[in-house]
Amino acid sequence: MKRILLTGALGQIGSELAVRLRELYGSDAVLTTDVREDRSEAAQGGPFQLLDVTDGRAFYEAARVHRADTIIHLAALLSATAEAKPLFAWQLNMGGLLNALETARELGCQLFVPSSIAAFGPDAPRQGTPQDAPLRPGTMYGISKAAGEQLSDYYYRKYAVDVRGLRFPGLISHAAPPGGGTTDYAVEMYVQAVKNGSYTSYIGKGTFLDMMYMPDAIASVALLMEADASRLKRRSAYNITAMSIDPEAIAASIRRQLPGFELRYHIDPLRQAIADGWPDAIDASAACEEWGFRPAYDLDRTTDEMLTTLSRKLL
Ligand code: AKB
Repeated sequence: MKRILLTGALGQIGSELAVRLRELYGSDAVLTTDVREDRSEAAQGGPFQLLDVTDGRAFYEAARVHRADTIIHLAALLSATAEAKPLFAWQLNMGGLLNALETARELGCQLFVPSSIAAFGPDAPRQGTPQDAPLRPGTMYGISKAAGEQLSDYYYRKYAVDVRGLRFPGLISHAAPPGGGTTDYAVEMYVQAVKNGSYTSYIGKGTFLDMMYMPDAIASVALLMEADASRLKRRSAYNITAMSIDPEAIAASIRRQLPGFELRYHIDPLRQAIADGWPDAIDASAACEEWGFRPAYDLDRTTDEMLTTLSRKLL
């Protein structure tokens, strides 16, 4: 049975992952942490503690006192916020990761670290971006992810820390809203479709990006962490994706249920430039072969669940 320390537990991934981990391993086995005070389900379902992940001593103590054997380190700044605050992004994303790695090394914990499609830069092949394509990201977020992958691999090679990671695409979910990302437009479009019947996208028509529905992302973390270590050739960064879509594709999927839905555009140059530097569609075959990654949700199935759940919540 695992005992897990989860950082960034109030974020978009953390708030849903906490619920699933507590179902799998028991409420008390999962200590959720975040830098903000908590009022959400992630804390109500079990123990919660305030934690600033850049405080190495506090990080170590939280894991030690909880008797953690597993750390899932999600706390980080996303792409658009990181581009606006690059120094803080480096300090938080790299400082937090270093503390997670050091705590895992000292306490012998297994560690999950999320990377992102942002680790690739404009010179990586845009279609079918290979697992081992060069990493020359053009954003501070991407630089922190690419460096984080290498630092994680270093801790695995040098100290045998059992570190594992995924290059997440944009994640679509209806629980906690995403914050400060470039792919957030997808979630916003579903919310506005239900609330107002229209959406103005800050990402342009024809900008294709990889995406995935949250239940597939959550299942992938659990599957990778349970995978037989001898099958894993890559440690910190498996490409995963469920669909490659642009704003028009989501709008068309929404119109199957809400025929009057209107999509307009008002491009945000910062986030458009970030999206233009990322792949259109990455290749996830290594994840499929090495630990059985298989997403269950395509775009229309994602849309159907998003619209049904959001209508229940918002109307
Ligand atoms: C973002 O848009 O910054 C994230 C990501 C793709 O890593 N969702």
